Amino acid sequence: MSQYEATVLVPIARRMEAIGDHTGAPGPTRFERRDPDEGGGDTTTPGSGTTVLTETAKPKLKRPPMFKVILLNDDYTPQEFVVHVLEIFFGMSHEKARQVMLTVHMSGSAPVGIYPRDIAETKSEQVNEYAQQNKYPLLSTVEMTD
Ligand code: TYC
Repeated sequence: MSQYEATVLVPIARRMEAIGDHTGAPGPTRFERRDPDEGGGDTTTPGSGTTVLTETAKPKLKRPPMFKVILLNDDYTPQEFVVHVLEIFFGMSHEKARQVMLTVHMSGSAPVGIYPRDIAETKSEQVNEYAQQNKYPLLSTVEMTD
């Protein structure tokens, strides 16, 4: 090891940290140092004086943004059909489904579930298709959470 280890290595490592890995991908961050007395030579061949440091980066995992499935009231879909939809697509107990159905009935709309975007959209489409197949105008929509 040369006498430059402390003075050369630390600034380069800091600069690499500042540049960062913005992909969000977990995995090791690779820091390389070329010996100051090496000139502009090869940095990868073993034995060339190159020091490769690896440091395990903290995985930067963000929680996915969440989306609400909103159920809309209408004047024609039977209450029991709405209760059934809430049970089968949103896993609610009969009592819970009845409460939520009444909230939608009274207020015009209400959130019935919160999921990552793809799941919210799929559930909403499934509910709308199921209602259509049964000749009811029941509709749901998807909204981003605040
Ligand atoms: N308003 C409907 C009725 O009285 C019941 C209903 C409730 C419909 C909730 C849709 O999302 C809904 N038959």
